Amino acid sequence: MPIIDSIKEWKNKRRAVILVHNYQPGEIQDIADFLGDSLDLSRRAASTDADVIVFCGVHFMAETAYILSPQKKILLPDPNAGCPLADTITVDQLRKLKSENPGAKVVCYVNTSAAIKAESDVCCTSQNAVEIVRRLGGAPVIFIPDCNLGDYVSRQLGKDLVLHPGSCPTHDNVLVKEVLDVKSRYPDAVLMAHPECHRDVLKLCDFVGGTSAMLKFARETKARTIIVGTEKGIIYRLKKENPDKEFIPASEKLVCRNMKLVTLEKVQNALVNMDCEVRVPEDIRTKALGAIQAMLA
Ligand code: CIZ
Repeated sequence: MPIIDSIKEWKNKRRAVILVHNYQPGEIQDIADFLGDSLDLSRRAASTDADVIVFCGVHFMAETAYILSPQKKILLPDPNAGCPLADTITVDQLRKLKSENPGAKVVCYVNTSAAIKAESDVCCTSQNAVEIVRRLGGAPVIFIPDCNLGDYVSRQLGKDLVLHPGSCPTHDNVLVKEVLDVKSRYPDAVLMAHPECHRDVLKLCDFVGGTSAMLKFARETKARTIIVGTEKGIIYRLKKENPDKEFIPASEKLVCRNMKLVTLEKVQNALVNMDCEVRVPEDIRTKALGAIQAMLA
């Protein structure tokens, strides 16, 4: 039986849904029940009545789904799919930052472990980071772990934030000279990029936003050629949704190795064997849920 049919059969047998992040390979996007960013997918995970969720993404995303829906079985098809950005901060480092900045609110990007979320006041995604920090008014804010996103939020709001020197190696490695080179080859193109890129790259952009915002910008812009400053997996979806437009990666290095670990075979194995479950200890889960609920409020 072709693997796609087998996945469908096992999905029905397990009463499962397949949630797929925008950065996943094209063949995984094609089997998605829902495709989106981590916030969209966590909301889907919480609202579905399926018993099992196959989360095609990286570990912190599956953890976030579990934090919101502990009664469901959350499967991560490749348990090694981690996030180097999330790994840049430990609980001890965060506690030290908190003790050095008494009274500051901690805003953690969704790309963090459950243990870090449990130590934070409110979570955010690239979709809502500016809004979440704005909501905190004049209170001092520790923003972790991505210093590029933190710097972007700080510049948008004209507010100093306490930052941690973490970054996403995929986005942080994009160089201004590479982007200028692509721009010079496509002089009529517009440039959109993720706020996890360095500020010098963001300064060259026509649009800055998370993946959902970029998908919307691409649909709405009148430009026919769009240079894409985020993980290349999204270009598959961009092309499918905008067949009359051309999408060019801002850098050939925009590939997240972890996002590419998921394969059709691993999705099938996850459904058959159900042995790649992601769970979070209950004391950490309830505290982390507080930070996520504060974001969703
Ligand atoms: O929030 C997400 O899903 C991430 C990590 C990126 C984005 O902008 O969608």
